[in-house]
Amino acid sequence: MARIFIISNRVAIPGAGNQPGGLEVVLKATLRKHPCVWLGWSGEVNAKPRTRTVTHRSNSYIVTDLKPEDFDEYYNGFANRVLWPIFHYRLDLAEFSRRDLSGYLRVNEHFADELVKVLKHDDIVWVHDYHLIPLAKALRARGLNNRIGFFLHIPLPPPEILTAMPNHERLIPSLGDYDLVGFQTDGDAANFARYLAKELGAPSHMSLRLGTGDHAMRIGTFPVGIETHPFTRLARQAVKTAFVKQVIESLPGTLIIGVDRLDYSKGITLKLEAYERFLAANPQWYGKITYLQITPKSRSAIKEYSEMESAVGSAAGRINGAYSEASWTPVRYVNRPYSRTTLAGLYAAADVGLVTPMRDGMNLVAKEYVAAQDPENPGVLILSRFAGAADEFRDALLVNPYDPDAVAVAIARAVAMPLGERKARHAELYAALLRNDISKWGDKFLKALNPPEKKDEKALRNFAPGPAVPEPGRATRQ
Ligand code: ADQ
Repeated sequence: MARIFIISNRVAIPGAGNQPGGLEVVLKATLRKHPCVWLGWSGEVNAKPRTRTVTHRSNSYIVTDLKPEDFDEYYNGFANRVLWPIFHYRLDLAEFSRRDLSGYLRVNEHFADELVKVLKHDDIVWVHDYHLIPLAKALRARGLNNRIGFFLHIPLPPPEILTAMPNHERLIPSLGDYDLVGFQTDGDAANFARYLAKELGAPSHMSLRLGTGDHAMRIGTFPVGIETHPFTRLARQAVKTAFVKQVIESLPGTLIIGVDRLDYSKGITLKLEAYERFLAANPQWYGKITYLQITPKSRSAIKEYSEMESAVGSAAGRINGAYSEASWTPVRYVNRPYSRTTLAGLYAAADVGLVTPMRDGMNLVAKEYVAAQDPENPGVLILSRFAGAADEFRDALLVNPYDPDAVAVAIARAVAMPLGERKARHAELYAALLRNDISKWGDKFLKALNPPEKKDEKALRNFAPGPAVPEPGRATRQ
């Protein structure tokens, strides 16, 4: 039987105490349903890298160490100082170096070497995220003919931004070695098609299937979701746990919750500023409202991240300094991860979910917040229009996160929203959640990657530039 190989930067081995992140959440259903092999970095840095395999139930986990220079150049360097900021529209934060790019390519070659040792000809390979864009190219160069798919969890910016990345013409066209390239939203997929049209002269009419051949690359949109019903059940139980009850009892009244990794794309400092403006304009809420911001640290070795850590800490301190009373703290800022159960309970207890990233592939926190609400007395979701989730969540209060005054007005509207409107909005949001439940996501992608019949291809909004994407400078028009 064909096995499914999942390849990603980090591997979440069950019970190994991994850092929280979206990838683990979205792959859970696929790992439960199919025998999978998950390969990636162990999280360890070693001068003499080791590769080892762990088996858990019907799945295997192959993890390999990185050399210190690989960690610097591939992970801290090209992936997180170039691709992450640029793909989140932050050209101003990108720090490009040729050395980092060669480290990035080297690690992709290393992953390809590890893979060819274990892959059989009919195995299906599913590569995840921006760390591994050139992996299919490296595998094809080793003679592999397997079905290989790629899913980008983060946004893809328009070609006007992407082409500012030095050496983009070496990297982005290498996506043409995948059979299927999947995105979170139609906007991301359209940006990719526009890039191909502008840079490679490929036709940009996305609804047209062009070209045939074994490796005609196709584009699809596969929005990630969560396990909706199980999360709703978890929240119902979690709200009764001792810890969550203790938090609820300690609150003076209304609760606003924000849950974000400490990352500049999540817009945490502007969110605090919006809350500060809400407080300044609404003194009737003094002593009656709390904003709980839960923010586990991430990528602390990178300068922008450690700078942001202190910026967020001082914004929270500034607001508390200006507005606190001996009996009231307007902001509770918590710098640690919580279990999913505790998070679910806290979402359920919160009257407002404040999710305002500057740019986000999808944003699962918005989805978890909606799933956790009691339909008879639901809270209100305030959501950035620049999160992928905004495409599906038209009934959230959609805001521009760059405009703290507008976000402050949305907070005031949310905390005063009548029950009837809250229920109507929540019903629409919950229906949207079910439409893209994660239990179907992996299968949708895998079916599109390995279609049992030709007619399935109609389901894709697809585009194929031909058997292989031409090298830059040798663009062909079809
Ligand atoms: P992330 O940037 O990690 O994911 P997100 O989609 O919000 O962002 O997922 C974060 C996950 O981590 C959520 O499931 C959340 O519950 C969990 N989490 C956050 N803070 C936590 C805490 N303090 N304790 C415990 N758990 C916590 C990337 C992309 C997103 C995309 C996902 C999935 O950046 O845009 O939605 O992948 O594709």
